[in-house]
Amino acid sequence: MATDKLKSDSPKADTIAAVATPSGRGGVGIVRVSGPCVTEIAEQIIGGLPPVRKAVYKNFLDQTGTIVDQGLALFFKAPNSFTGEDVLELQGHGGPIVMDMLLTTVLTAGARQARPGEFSERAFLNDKIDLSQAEAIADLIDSSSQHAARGAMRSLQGEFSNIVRELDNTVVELRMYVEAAIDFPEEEIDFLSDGNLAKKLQETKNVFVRLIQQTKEGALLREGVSLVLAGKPNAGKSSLMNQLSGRQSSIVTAIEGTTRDLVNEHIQIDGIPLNLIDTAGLRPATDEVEEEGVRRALAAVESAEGVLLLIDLAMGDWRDQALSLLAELPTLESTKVVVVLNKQDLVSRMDEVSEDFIYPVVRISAKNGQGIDELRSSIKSTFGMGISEEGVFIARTRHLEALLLAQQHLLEGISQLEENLAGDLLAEELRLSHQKLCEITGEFSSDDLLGKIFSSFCIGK
Ligand SMILES: Nc1nc2c(ncn2[C@@H]2O[C@H](COP(=O)(O)OP(=O)(O)O)[C@@H](O)[C@H]2O)c(=O)[nH]1
Ligand SMILES: [Mg+2]
Repeated sequence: MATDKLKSDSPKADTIAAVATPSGRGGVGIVRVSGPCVTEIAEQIIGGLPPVRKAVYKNFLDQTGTIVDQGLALFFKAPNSFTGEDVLELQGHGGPIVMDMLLTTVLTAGARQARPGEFSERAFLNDKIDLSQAEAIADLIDSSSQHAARGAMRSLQGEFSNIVRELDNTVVELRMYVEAAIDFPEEEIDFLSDGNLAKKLQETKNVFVRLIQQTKEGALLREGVSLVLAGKPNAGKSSLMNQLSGRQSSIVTAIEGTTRDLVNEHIQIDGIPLNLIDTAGLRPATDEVEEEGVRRALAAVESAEGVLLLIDLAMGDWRDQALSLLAELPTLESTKVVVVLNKQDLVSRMDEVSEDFIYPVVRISAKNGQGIDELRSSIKSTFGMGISEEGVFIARTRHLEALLLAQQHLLEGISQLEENLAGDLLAEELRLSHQKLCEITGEFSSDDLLGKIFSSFCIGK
């Protein structure tokens, strides 16, 4: 079977170097070097390789013998390093100019500037980590909440890859079973119809369903749950946006139609990352700009994971308002909704009867902050899903798409078996399913995909 695996045909690696610490001033700054010329570079700059994995204090010398900086040198011998190659770390002082001078010294000594993510890419190509683990490194660095960081760490340790690989093993075993059956034509039909195979296929399907659910949550953990504030003009959407984000990000006025653009804020509630999106109030637009604003608001609702439906309690019966708003919105089949009754400060508390509704209902005042904590809990329980539980790993949309396609091939295979007892077609679908699963861990990844993934990393990682 042909694979696109890059590993076998990659050219012999050259030596790369980059500043691995963030730019700016800091106590320590690290230049990291990886590749076959590490020994020569160490000789030129620090007079020779330090003992393996032992920090030594050295002067870092440039080509003229001038001391550029002094600090710790660390050597990791191939293959026992992050990249799987010889790696040298020079830990100097964390100033932008001194780091730049040290990097230039290393480049002059025979290295080339690393591209973003190139160290991780080498780790992948040298089988130190698989693709989803490499992605988890970037996700750990970029994580915007503690939950995301923990999830990234679990993926980095291989939890996600292991589950995918286990599922893949099952798919491969099933395919071998089916192919063995095809090889004995006189018994093929018995093999295929004895119920055993159907049962195993069913079990595999169930594993897919569970893993896809977990992966969806993992992707939300990475990307954040998008939560749209929708409602009539002046319901208090922008005021609520500012309350939740703690910033004056949206303009609040008593003039209807103030907000037109979508306004985004990243916030977190107990570690759950949320992308709040403030929108234009829904009403027949009075001009072209507002019309576009309303169109964008509806599009935002359509693609959101969740909607906070803002209702002005001073504008009459909230149920009528909520139902008529819901009728205006795109269908919310898989979108979760919390109904937020705003301007509680303007109405007497006496009218608080039972608030049974198709969605959770919370009363607040976006003006004085009343009820905001209750709203946060409601958002957390409605939109948090499994994210707040232990054991979630981080995932990407790429993983989810591959899993969905792999599942689709399995389902297609199952129906080939059920409807036609077509063993050969089932085997082919299982092969395609296996291929999709391998894309997740990178065993079947094209150069294009790898380039796209690693180029989004930071330099020095
Ligand atoms: N009394 C009261 N006024 C509010 C409350 N929330 C918003 N407002 C006012 O309602 C008007 C519209 O608010 P805004 O947040 O711009 O609403 P939006 O059009 O939905 O974004 C402003 O004058 C706000 O000060 C509230 O809880 N109580
Ligand atoms: Mg507004």
